[in-house]
Amino acid sequence: MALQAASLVSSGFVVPKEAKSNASFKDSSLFGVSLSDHLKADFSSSAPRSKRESNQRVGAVRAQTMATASPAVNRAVPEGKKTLRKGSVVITGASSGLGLATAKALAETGKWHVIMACRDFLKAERAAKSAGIAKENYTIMHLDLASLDSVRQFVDNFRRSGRPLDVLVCNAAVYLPTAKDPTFTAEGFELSVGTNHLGHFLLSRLLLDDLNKSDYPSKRLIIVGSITGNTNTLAGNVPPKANLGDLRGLAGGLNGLNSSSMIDGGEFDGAKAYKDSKVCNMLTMQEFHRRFHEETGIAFASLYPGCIATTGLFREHIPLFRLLFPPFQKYITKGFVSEDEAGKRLAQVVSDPSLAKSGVYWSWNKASASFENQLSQEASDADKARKVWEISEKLVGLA
Ligand code: NDP
Ligand code: PMR
Repeated sequence: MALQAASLVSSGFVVPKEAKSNASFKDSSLFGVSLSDHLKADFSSSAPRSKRESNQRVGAVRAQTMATASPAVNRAVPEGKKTLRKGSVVITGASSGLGLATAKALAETGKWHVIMACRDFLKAERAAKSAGIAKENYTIMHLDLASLDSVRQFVDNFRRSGRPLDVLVCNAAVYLPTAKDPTFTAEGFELSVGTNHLGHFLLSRLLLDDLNKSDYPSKRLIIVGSITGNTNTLAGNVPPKANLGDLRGLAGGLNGLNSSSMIDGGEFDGAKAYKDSKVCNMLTMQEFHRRFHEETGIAFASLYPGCIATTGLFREHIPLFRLLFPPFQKYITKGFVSEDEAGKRLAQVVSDPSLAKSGVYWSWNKASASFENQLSQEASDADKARKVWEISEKLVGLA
């Protein structure tokens, strides 16, 4: 943690082996990469990147990296079957940051009713009010992703509410970079992976049926990912790097007793656990796409909304980090986005017809144009995605 904080102000890093062997990395001063090259590669240019780049990987998620000015084909929209009713979207963790900003952006259109799925009802109510979301445009429902019972209860409550489910956004997350020891969910899973991945895994598996029943023209399941889980980027090479290894810790239940609390079986590291959880989120989205897109027409997507350096995600970080992180992202990496802007981006993935394509990891360039981005090798590994899916099914009691 101290190392991480220090890493903000110093560049004393070792060039990671993987980065050296990665063709997109060039030797230079910081992590063996030229910052400016990566800034270009990671988020400055949307201008259709070269064919060379898009052909680099053949994976479930294509490296198309084209700004989406033209609408993608939405196979889920049979012509003439458009409904006029409001869309109904569940957003987890809508009580702050990206989730709240997205709820606001969608509610303001008047076309969406937002179900804010939050662990702290009062906080969510206050947040919705202070964001100025009109009463008729939102409902708050209790959901604690760190308890599988709570997830099941939420699904029951949601079904009883009689509302349709047109879009599900798995947004909530915790980040515990300063924790010395692991903490655990109600079922005894390490908290970051338990909340960010396993809670959402159960939620989205259970709600898939509900999405499938919706008559809305464009049904979507969105799982928020991040650049920091992708080791094909500069940000993803800041130690500790995401690495799921052979999944032995996950298979052992992440309980820290008879198994490691880390997915790869290693020593607990809160920052790594978060990044690993984001890799699981991105793998899960692709596995959903492979298993269910054809059959259901539901679009499955993930995204990196930009670096929203001001959110509550960093609440557990040391004060020095919280002080320096926003200006660092604004003026040095230029990866900073405001909560409002990030909310608009996620709202596009929820409702924009041009972002209806399934199996995509969306990103935005400096001009805020969306493009299909490329995931790291691990985050697009189909075999790993299947294994994570199968182990997760067992852990949450679905298999
Ligand atoms: P915030 O901390 O502002 O929002 C996280 C939300 O998750 C909060 O509403 C929080 O609730 C909720 N939450 C945490 N634990 C639980 C739980 N057990 N059950 C239900 N809800 C829970 O952070 P961000 O808005 O930044 O994060 C939103 C998403 O964006 C995350 O998936 C994150 O990984 C992703 N992201 C963020 C980036 C950034 O730069 N900030 C960059 C890339 C991705 P409460 O309000 O009660 O604490
Ligand atoms: Mg990172 C291209 C530059 C870039 C971008 C877009 C991010 C995003 N970061 C970049 C570069 C760097 N960061 C560099 C060069 C450093 C070393 C000085 C650095 C450090 C750093 C730290 C210590 N960055 C961080 C941390 C965190 O604790 C944040 C984190 O990993 O949270 C999981 C973080 C982030 N940097 C980002 C983004 C988006 C984050 C946090 C959000 C997330 O993934 O959810």
